[in-house]
Amino acid sequence: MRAGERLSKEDGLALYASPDIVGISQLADHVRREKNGDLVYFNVNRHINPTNICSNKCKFCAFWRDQTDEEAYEMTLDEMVKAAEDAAPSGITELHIVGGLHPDWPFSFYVEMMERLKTALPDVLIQAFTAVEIDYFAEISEQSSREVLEHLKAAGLDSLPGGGAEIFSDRLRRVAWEKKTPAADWLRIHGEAHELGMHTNCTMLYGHIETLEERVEHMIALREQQDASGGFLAFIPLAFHPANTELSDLPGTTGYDDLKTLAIGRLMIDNIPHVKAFWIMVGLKIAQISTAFGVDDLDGTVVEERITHAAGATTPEALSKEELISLIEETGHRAVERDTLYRVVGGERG
Ligand code: V47
Repeated sequence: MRAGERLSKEDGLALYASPDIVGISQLADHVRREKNGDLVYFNVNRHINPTNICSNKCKFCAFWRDQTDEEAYEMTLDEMVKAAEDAAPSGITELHIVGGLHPDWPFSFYVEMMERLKTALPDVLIQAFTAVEIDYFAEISEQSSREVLEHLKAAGLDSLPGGGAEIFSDRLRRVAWEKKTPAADWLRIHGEAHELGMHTNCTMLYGHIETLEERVEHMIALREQQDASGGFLAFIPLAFHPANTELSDLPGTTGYDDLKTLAIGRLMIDNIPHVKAFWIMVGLKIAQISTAFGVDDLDGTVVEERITHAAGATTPEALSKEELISLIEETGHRAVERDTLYRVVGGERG
């Protein structure tokens, strides 16, 4: 490993093999400071999960339900607009919308969802639909994924969230999420969104049955896509939560692994500007410490979160802007409110 050089797969594995967590933190902090100075970003957002009915039934997910299940739910467009409008007085700049693959909702429902939300809150950016949902909309509407993206963009979609990537390994896909969009399609859809001028995020679900080699390969695949299309804004490692999933016998991640993975993500992926610790998944304590491990973004206020909480998360579902700011400032970093595109909202603090 030489200063300033792009890390190889072997370098990534060597970092995972190293017990020198303080050394790794210092390396990641150095890179983070070069890219983002002493800023730590957060945003004021509202998550909406329109339905938990999903035909993919991934083994690692505790959120999905069958249509006939008592706990199945579907929000109406009116309910979604009301949820968004209710959050508006808190100053949200982003709606984050991800849901199950509903067997009956037509593509026109999603187009109308974008139109209704954009009309209700024209100044709020809509970050919605993982590449897996885009792929599904293409299937149900018999269009290409690019056409789906064009229609949704015209209706109000601003950006894609990073979910649904899981781990880009054929072995794991066969074992745990066989119906899910293959890696090449997930990457292609983000590339298409970038070509249409949208910025997107990317994730990696870790701490289940993947190998360390598969994690590092996943990071390299994201780095290569970024070389090709350039539109990823943030990399977000997602810590697996086992409760109520078909992998519930697994222990979940440790704080050591969470911090190491965030730092190695910062070191391996040299071309994505931000690394985000989603506090809902890693917990507030690890999220706070992660600002010394390459992380420059703690996500947002969230308000209501169903996917991780269905899988046993014990974090709150919402944080106030003031709570986020004081968590960040205690670490000596400057807290900066951003919008989805990392534009500073209301001026820098401190
Ligand atoms: O796609 C599902 C993951 C994702 C579990 O782009 C699980 O800014 C842990 O992608 N344990 C949805 N994770 C969340 C997501 C996200 C969150 C915050 C910010 C952004 C962003 C994206 O959650 C799913 C899946 O990969 N997931 N089940 C589970 N049991």
